Amino acid sequence: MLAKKGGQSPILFCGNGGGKGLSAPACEAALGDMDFGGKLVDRKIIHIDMDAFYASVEERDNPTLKGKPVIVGGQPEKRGVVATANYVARKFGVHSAMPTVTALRHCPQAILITPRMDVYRSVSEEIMGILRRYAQAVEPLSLDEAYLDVSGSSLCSGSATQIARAIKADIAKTTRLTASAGVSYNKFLAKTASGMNKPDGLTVIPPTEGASFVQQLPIGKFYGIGKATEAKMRQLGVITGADLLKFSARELTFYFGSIGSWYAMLARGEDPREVVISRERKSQGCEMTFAQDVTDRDFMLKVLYEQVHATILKLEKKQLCAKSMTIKIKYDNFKQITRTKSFSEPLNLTAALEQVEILFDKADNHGKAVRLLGVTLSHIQKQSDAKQPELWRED
Ligand code: TTP
Ligand code: MG
Ligand code: MG
Repeated sequence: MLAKKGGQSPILFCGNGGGKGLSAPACEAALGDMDFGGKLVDRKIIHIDMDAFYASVEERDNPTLKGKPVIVGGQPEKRGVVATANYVARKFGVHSAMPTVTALRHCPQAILITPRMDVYRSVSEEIMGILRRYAQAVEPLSLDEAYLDVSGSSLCSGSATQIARAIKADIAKTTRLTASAGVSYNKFLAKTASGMNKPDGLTVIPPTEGASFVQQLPIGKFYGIGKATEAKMRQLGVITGADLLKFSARELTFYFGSIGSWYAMLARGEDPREVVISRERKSQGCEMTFAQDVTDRDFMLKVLYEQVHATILKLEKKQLCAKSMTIKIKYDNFKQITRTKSFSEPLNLTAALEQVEILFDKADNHGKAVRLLGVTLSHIQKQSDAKQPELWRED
């Protein structure tokens, strides 16, 4: 038996807790029906994402919080932002990245908790350890989520859905936290699926349904399509995946640059990306929101120097170096700009300090009040792979 959403799509919604989805026995019956046959669709990918992760850890560790709105984030007087909120607080409109002061305006009765990163990191290690028992290819994306490729698995008679179910139960038993799982034949669909029936969801998009699922998907729900791209898509009349499908890869490249061909693939429910066991870091950086807006150029430069220094040190510890630098400036009106520069050689500390000043001046702040400054170094490579020009210089 298959659960039908909107009477059409045989996508499985197997919730354990919430009102949505199949009952456990019905779900069990349906799980056996998954057939991942076919060419482009012969992989079995699971995406696991913890529910309201930081907030759930706080609720678990302090039962008096149960049922109350909980926000994990920075202090409002220090212009902190919300890291996450539990589902009770989300009903009041609170969400990640919202200034805490705004969040508390939406939900004054919320309990605000300062993040305990060490605890979340250790719970995350526990969760990743569980995932590695179910697949060799586990790719963590952040502390609370990961992809698994279970294509060749003999666990649970090879049923990816059963494996996802077993993982959820294992996580719940070991950590007393709930996770949501998405199961499909590629990363894009598995990730989209895991977010569809939160919390405690298990959503399966079988190969036969991938293309039609994507067609009905609102464009803003496509992974990687942010607000700005969504607005541009709307201007082109693209509201759903079906609208996106009307454009060729060439046309989308014309409108969106090289990422256009990626959108064209997504529109067809295709995503060839592999689950990569250890992902190399693509960027490293840090940022700071000031307790009060700043206008003093020297002070801002000092902050940027410190950020550059800290970032280079972090990379050096891992024997890495970077060839691009981006600075981010957010003004008091929340308008944000970035300036990026790439180099032919990796940046050492002296060069990086020089360049950050050049980038900052390029931003032409004209005494505008700044609330946040950040630096990111990217195009990261191993120091051992970087050319060492001084060794090769010909005099
Ligand atoms: P998410 O998985 O995006 O969110 P979540 O687990 O809190 O809630 P959901 O049930 O919707 O998955 O992020 C995981 C954690 O990462 C989150 O608990 C806190 C942290 N985080 C931030 O610190 N800032 C952010 O902007 C986001 C999105 C997350
Ligand atoms: Mg999460
Ligand atoms: Mg997540």
